[in-house]
Amino acid sequence: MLPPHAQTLVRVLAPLGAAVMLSSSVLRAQGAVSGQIRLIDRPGVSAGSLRDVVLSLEPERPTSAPAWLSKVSVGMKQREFEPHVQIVAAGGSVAYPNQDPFSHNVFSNSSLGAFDLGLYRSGKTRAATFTSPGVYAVYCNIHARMVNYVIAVRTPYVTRAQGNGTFSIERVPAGNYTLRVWHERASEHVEVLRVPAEGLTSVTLALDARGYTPSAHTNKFGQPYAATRADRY
Ligand SMILES: [Cu+2]
Repeated sequence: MLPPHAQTLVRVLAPLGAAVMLSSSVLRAQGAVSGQIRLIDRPGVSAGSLRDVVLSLEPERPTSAPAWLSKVSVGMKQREFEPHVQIVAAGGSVAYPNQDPFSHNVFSNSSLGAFDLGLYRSGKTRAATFTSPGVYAVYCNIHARMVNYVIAVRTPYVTRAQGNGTFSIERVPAGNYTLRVWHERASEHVEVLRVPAEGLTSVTLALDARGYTPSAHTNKFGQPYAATRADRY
């Protein structure tokens, strides 16, 4: 039994004959998938803003991210990557403009696709391509505290949470999806989600961050950062 609005579409399309056979995608109603994320932290640890939680829904049929996600930018300013977490289309690129008055390096040792943009000066921009979907940790080889996460996706159904953990992914066609929820302090949550025609409005998820321990990452040579070098700038 089709939902009432789908029946309306059938009636409208019926005079077109063959068009009805081609209209299955039109008939797949779209709803929002929305809800609430929370982070379970160890006692005494505050979750803080959940703006850096990324949620995506990958349809069963391969698809791609929208064009506007294929070229994005992450600034380097006051020895920070901004934004700290960036979403990009798999196969797309992230430009890293250096907005500080001194040089930065940008590299990743990710097994998904390592790269090294080298050292470059104030005002210069270099870009990295993220071919495989997944989560990449990106660093500066000079400033150990500079950390950027790039989430490369193959779907248009992707969003960040609000600071309070609410989220909404709009216009999701009915079907089965792989839901991925990521935050840097938790392991990725993956589950199969069946989205009905009317969408899902009260998805509640908890990410377990209790096992998280902050640890120093290594430089691009796999060595600890030398304090003297980092302090020089
Ligand atoms: Cu730097």
